[in-house]
Amino acid sequence: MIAQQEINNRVATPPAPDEMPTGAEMLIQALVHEGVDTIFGYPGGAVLHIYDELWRARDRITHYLVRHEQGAVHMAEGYARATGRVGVVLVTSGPGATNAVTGIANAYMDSTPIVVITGQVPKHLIGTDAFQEVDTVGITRPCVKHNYLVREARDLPAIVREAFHLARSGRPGPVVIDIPKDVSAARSNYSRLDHVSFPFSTQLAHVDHDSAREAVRQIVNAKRPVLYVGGGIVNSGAVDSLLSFAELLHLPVTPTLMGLGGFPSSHPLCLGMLGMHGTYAANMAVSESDLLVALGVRFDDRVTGKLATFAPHARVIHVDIDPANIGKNVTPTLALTGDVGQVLNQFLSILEQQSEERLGLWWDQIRRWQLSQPLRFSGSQSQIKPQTVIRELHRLTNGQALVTTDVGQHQMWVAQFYPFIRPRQLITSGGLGTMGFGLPAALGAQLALPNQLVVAVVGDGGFQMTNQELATAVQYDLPVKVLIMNNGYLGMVRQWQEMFYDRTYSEVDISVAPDFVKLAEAYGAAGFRVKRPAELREVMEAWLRYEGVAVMDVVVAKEENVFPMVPAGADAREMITQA
Ligand SMILES: Cc1ncc(C[n+]2csc(CCOP(=O)(O)OP(=O)(O)O)c2C)c(N)n1
Repeated sequence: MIAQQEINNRVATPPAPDEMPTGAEMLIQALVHEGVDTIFGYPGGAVLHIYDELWRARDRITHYLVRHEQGAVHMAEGYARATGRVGVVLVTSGPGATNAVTGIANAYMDSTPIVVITGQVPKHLIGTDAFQEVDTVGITRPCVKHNYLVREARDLPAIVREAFHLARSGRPGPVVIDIPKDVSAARSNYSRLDHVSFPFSTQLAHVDHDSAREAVRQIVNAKRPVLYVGGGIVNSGAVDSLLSFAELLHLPVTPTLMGLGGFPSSHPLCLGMLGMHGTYAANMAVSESDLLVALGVRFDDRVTGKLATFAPHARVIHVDIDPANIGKNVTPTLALTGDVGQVLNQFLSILEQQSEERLGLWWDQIRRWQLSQPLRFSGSQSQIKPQTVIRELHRLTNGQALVTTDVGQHQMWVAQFYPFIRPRQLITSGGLGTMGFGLPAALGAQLALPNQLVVAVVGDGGFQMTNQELATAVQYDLPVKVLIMNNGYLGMVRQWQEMFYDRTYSEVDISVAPDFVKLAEAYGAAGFRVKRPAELREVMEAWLRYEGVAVMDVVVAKEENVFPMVPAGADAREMITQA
């Protein structure tokens, strides 16, 4: 209860109007209150009041000046995915906001908690096609968890609080706060943050005991069960519960691209990734399974292929925190809406100790698939094979590097040949498939984890979409290691053209490219190049040893393909295992 004396004081002494805080001040206060100490951004006219205030708060919040707003959002995503904290971005109106949209959509697809603050033209100019005006709320509506157009400065503390809660709660995702310039300038009575009302429940949805019991009964009785696990395992922090549950029942586990590291790839129960470029054994196991237990996944088309023939013999138990994911692509026989870690703990509490001897016939079959079609590739004395590069990277980093990637063939080779052993060890663009994600995401991760070796494995195509962020890396001394898998092509597109368009290589030759060593040096980073297999190890060692930002241009076999491959929209059993 507020003491009567305090109420009297508040009523008696309202601050003089010019002593009231501005919207910009309230924003910064609210961010500090949320524990924000890092912002990625790029200034402009509509956010000048905020930047002015940010300068005064620079002992509490460090702003990282990027070279393109897309980079700022990917850095915030890298920061968020490396730590589980909310990443924060500040950009200006108009082109600042539109440049950020790719990152916002990327965060939405990959359930990454970020808050993006955008400047907007003053309220009285909204709708007049004013200079640098875009409808940010309209443009971002389909790819955010929520967005706000702030109309009154006094609303800012509550909006910031709500935005952070929404970004990190349930299925995490991006939230946009659009602030007109006059709102950041306006003075208003400050509502103290500890008095901001908070209408949201912080309770997680709870799965009822009967459903959990039924799920456990079905799992224990299944003859050919498979656990299909995704990014929800990582977001929920459910890694240990998953490991206990799988080990207790001796269950085969196949992670999605976003789930890699959510279950140790080196574990004997792990079948490797499933889906388009997943392992033969994982895809066959799902195809032949009688019970698919889908944990924190969304049945992406890159996983399911042709829906009509996906896991055709299986009942499906789907556990997900987001009700919108349940039944979206595949109708489960049993749906449990809740936090996957909590649900797994419920399963564990229901289970009695099981013997390790379970599922002998099923495991015999799985081991036969693994032996008949392991991940493989042919070596070469004259050309560097991309798969070898990733194996060597794994060896020289003792499997401990945090790896980010762009999108394309190199991304799939990382997923196949770098066995991730811990959650948040791979940060990649899964849902949107955004070329140019790797380098800025690596910078965000490096900033969050200064003592961690961070390697960005990028394509020669994707790297050229955001390579200007090398300047950001050098400016802030973020010693990331960039590995360019240089095949002179938009490799993944070329592979599809080779396999499905009669080798018509339409507009995929990017051999006219900068000298990546000189480019790195021009930015003040170190540049390395390797062309011959015999030199790979030595150059890679020197690149990894280099203490600052280092780029290694690895010239690889130009027309190597990623296998296995389930053609888009095909049945997983139509998998092409080798050329
Ligand atoms: C922004 C964007 N544009 C286009 C694509 C379509 N696309 C997917 S993979 C790919 C080729 C990528 O080439 P590169 O970066 O050189 O990597 P590689 O496949 O050769 O490893 C393209 C163009 C995309 N994913 N993202």
